[in-house]
Amino acid sequence: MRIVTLEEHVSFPELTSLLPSGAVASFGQSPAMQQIKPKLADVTGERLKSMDDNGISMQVISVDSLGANMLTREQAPEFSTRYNDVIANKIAGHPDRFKAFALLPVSAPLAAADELERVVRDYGFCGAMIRGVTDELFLDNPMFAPILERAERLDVPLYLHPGLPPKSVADAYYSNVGTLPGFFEPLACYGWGWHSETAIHVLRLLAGGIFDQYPKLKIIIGHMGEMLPMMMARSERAFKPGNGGANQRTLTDTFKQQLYITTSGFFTLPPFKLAMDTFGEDNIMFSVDYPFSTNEMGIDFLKQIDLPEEKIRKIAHGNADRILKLV
Ligand code: GRE
Ligand code: ZN
Repeated sequence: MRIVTLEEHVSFPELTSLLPSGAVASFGQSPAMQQIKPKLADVTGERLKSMDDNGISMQVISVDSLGANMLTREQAPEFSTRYNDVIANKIAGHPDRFKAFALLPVSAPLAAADELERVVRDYGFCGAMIRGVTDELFLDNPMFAPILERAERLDVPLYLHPGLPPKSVADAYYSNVGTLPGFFEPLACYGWGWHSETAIHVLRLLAGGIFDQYPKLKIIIGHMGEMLPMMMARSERAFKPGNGGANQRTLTDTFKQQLYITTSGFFTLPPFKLAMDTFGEDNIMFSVDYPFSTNEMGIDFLKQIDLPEEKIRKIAHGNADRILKLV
């Protein structure tokens, strides 16, 4: 079966080394993260072999760009352009195995919109991945309108990935915990905080009326819906149109029409069942989160899903093929 994965990361040292040192030093210093670095830097070596070994037809790659958010709006556009050019160059020899989400200079929204248009037009990129907040602002802030407008016009999705919390949030929520200094990371990032932050990001877009303002805009989030499936019925009531938010449609209608979730990093059946019961088979797309998770974990999970083949096909590739226009 054709299998497409959408939250698969790269990070190239020749570009990361251009970032200001403070931007990356605070994250990912654990031994486990250090081991992952060579896997992030590789595209056509071990990564492609692992795809072959696990029957993965195509990866849509994206930059693991935690530090890139910290560039100034003067520096960010050139950095993104260089990065996207390098990505395009590295995947050019394997057009049927690799596609990409662009890195955008989000702090310079007009330049970001233009860069999105350039890489979609010139390189066939599938959209862009945006990491968390930029200058402590979520995408419902009017300054980011050019990016949302352009993504809608180009008919390419924006993938909202978690990012590092602002310092004030980190201080209030994630400091003074655990016995090791680095323990901040599991709590603030991949063990909890990231996922609630991305859910908040989507709920801000809903309550800000952004989905209504850009009714053709498609948003993708990973990690089995970033806790939203669990909260769906309760949030549905809280965000009812007329309750004080700017949204004209219900949460469920809006999400079914404009929000897609991937399975990245989630490989057990209970949250998947919840996602099927809430988002449903047309809004769920298989992904791994390579190399932070392994392709083996992803494929073992995919094999466990007990659904008719036609539904598995939608999740494994059909929805991605349609939304990212891969075929
Ligand atoms: C992720 O993409 O989910 C990720 C990172 C960095 C560390 C862990 C992790 O980007 O899961
Ligand atoms: Zn990820």
